[in-house]
Amino acid sequence: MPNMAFSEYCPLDEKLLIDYIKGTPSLSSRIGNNFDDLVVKEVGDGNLNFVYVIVNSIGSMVVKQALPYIRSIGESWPMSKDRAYFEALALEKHGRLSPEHVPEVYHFDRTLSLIGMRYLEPPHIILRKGLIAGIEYPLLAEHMANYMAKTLFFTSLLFRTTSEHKRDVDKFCGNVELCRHTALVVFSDPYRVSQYNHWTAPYLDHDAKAVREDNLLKLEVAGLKSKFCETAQALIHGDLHTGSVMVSQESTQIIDPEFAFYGPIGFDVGAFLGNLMLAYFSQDGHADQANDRKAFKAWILKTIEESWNLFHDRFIALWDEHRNGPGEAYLPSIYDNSEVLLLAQKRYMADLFHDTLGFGSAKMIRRIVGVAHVEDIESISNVSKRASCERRALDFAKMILKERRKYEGITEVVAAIQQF
Ligand code: ADP
Ligand code: SR1
Ligand code: MG
Repeated sequence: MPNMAFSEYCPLDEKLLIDYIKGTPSLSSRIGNNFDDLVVKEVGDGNLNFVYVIVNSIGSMVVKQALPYIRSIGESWPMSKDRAYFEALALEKHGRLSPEHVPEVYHFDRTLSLIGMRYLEPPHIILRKGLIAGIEYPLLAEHMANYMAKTLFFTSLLFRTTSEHKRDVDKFCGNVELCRHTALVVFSDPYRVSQYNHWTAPYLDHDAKAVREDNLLKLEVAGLKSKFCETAQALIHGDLHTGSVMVSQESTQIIDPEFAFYGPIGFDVGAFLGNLMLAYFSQDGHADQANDRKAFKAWILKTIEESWNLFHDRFIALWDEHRNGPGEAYLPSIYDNSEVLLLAQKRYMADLFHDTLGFGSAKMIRRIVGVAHVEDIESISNVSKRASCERRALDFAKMILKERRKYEGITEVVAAIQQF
């Protein structure tokens, strides 16, 4: 229900937010309509939005508001505030498919570009922060594989009818500004001179230039960009890096799908694995006498391997289970024997694997020579150490991006990381 006192868009501060909650029953009920011992805190450490945590003795919630620009850059980089609408839509859709891994949405206000949702209370922390601290999460691979398999399989044409699929594709086409943004910062800017690109200078000056002068790399990136812009395979999260995952030892929650649209499945799986690889390559910069991080690096590699393998197995299991379902991609009347179905599945997953490696490495490259970097690497205070971690990650990503089709399984990729 719209809040009548806020009939026009305005950015909220903590005081306005309390007024807003008072007039919004779906939010005020979460804190028992009790405003006496309320604590409100802005905690947004992401690149785009403002995020408030609201807690009292009865309950809690998070309120997230989009402003009409990119927070980390400022008003000079405008960005549609309607991204909040697509985030709310994706949270609801993905939440229905994988409720155990997506926070519940309590309230959405399109006029204010505002979402009220479950507060993922401590010990939940952002996965990226956990990886920087060297904390292992034994259930992470299994949870991420489940979330990705369910959200991606059930929104693809493997499960959906053409009409359902097209209707949904149409809805998310409206998220065009966010898609154009990703195309720009992932597939274009790192490969040319751009005012927003930066890197650890002067150490990586030559490396950044080499990216801009690598014709083979540019050809491969063109193919990935075309796939990103032109493939409507499933409803993807669109920004599934380790800053979009909140974890505890028992729980894994995926937040922040404001970049959601119908795109290539490998873009999500690749974002997750690519960010784990960045975490891996950053570990030498965090090693010290007390902890050489060797065991933790081994755990990251195991998690990369298990995430892909479990995702692969769950995705295929869903396909098998629903092979006679409504999906119109592989009609049972054509794929009518186990041999042909197996061949089709093998081909599909091999393509998806190579997409995953391609998108994952493109995401690594953008985080080293593009506009927005990652804390895993930025928090390494010794600049020369940081540059050496970055160079290894960059060189590995370039190699995988160009040679990804030679790899048949994730074990080979993990072995390549170890030998690199
Ligand atoms: P942005 O869109 O700006 O990237 P995020 O959705 O990533 O914003 O949120 C920014 C930060 O706010 C997260 O890193 C996390 O610390 C906190 N946060 C966001 N959503 C929640 C939530 N539901 N529960 C607890 N903390 C949250
Ligand atoms: C200015 S680029 C900001 C980045 O942060 C988000 O998480 C997206 O990855 C976006 O590209
Ligand atoms: Mg974020």
